[in-house]
Amino acid sequence: MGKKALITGVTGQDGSYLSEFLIEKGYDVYGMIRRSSVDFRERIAHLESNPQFHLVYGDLGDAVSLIKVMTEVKPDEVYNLAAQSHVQVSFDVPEFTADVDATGVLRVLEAVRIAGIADKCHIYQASTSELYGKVEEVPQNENTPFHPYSPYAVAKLYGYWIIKEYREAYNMFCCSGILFNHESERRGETFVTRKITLAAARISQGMQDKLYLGNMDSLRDWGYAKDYVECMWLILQNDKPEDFVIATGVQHSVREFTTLAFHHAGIELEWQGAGMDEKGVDKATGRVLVEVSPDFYRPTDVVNLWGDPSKAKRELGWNPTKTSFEELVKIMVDHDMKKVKNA
Ligand code: NAP
Ligand code: F7E
Repeated sequence: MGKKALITGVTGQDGSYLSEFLIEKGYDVYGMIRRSSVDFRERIAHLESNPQFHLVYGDLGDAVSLIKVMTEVKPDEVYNLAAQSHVQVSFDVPEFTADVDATGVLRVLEAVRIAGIADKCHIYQASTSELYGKVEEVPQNENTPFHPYSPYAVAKLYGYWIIKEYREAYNMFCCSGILFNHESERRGETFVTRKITLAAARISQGMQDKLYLGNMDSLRDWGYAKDYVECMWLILQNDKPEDFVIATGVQHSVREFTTLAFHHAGIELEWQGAGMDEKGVDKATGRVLVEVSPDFYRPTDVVNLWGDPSKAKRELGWNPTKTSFEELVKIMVDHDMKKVKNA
């Protein structure tokens, strides 16, 4: 019998890649979904007929459903990826974000205990570089102090600490992966990278006039989601339960991402002006293609994320630079150029 893994957040970017990765490793994957008025689950539709892939209903806001799932499935490994994961949205729905991203983690841990599998089940918690928030050190590692700077980050900080608490109080094998931004052709369309690659593809094919962005000076350590799910698994195969920073160790600005994405779509941008008046102009035509909009600024923004993945490299043997920043942008733009063409 192969191992059984339960993935919450299976319909998300990471959940879909992790499912593929674990199926390949011979696992039986149980993906937890919540009821939606739309039945088509785009990111996992190709897995739904795989005999190693099973869907179960549950919700991180509903302890009863989690207890039922844990009791029936009795997973060897739980990957808690479910969350309200959009930082800007967390300012609009702070209570829901806290319920799912903070208390939801507690519900998962208690469900594992109530199901009587706490002594054998390994648990991965999707933690985040947003914990460093208003950063106190650059680059950030496992010992860098946290300074969460959004309702999302504050909720995720609770998740981080409750995982640590259950590890020490009940000797459970539960760990946090402190993952820096990771993107892909499956990234949600309102996160900045995907918003840019889709816009570059649409603008280059005459389907959109302009792209409006917020803070283009913001710096991120962007990796490829497909590479990062391997690390989630490695963390749970480690001899001892520990937390790890997962990042590439390379930092770029939103402006640099935009320039490169448009370049891959066949447009060379030139930047003119500053602050709210900054514009991205097509060098060939003089047309303004990118503008700044206050709508995409946050009440507090995290602007200097840069991870140090030394521990993951050393102790898990993980390669943080498998897919470079340049390759990542190209993968996303190539995908979106085709998507727009076939739309
Ligand atoms: P995502 O694409 O937004 O997926 C989030 C998933 O959570 C979806 O499957 C969503 O289901 C599910 N979900 C939301 N609320 C739920 C609830 N109440 N009960 C059950 N499921 C719920 O996020 P992602 O990018 O794959 O990220 C995965 C995890 O890693 C998240 O916890 C995120 O906060 C964290 N993280 C992400 C990054 C990153 O750069 N991607 C970095 C660090 C940490 P529906 O499809 O039904 O909405
Ligand atoms: O913003 C700036 C924005 O929304 C990145 C989540 O997966 O990673 C993600 O959170 C930066 C911010 O991701 C726009 O102000 C400028 O500084 O793509 P994002 P995020 O907030 O970093 C972390 C690690 C997670 O844990 C989260 O779950 O880009 N920015 N202009 C913009 N951002 C957006 N969304 N849209 C803009 O127009």
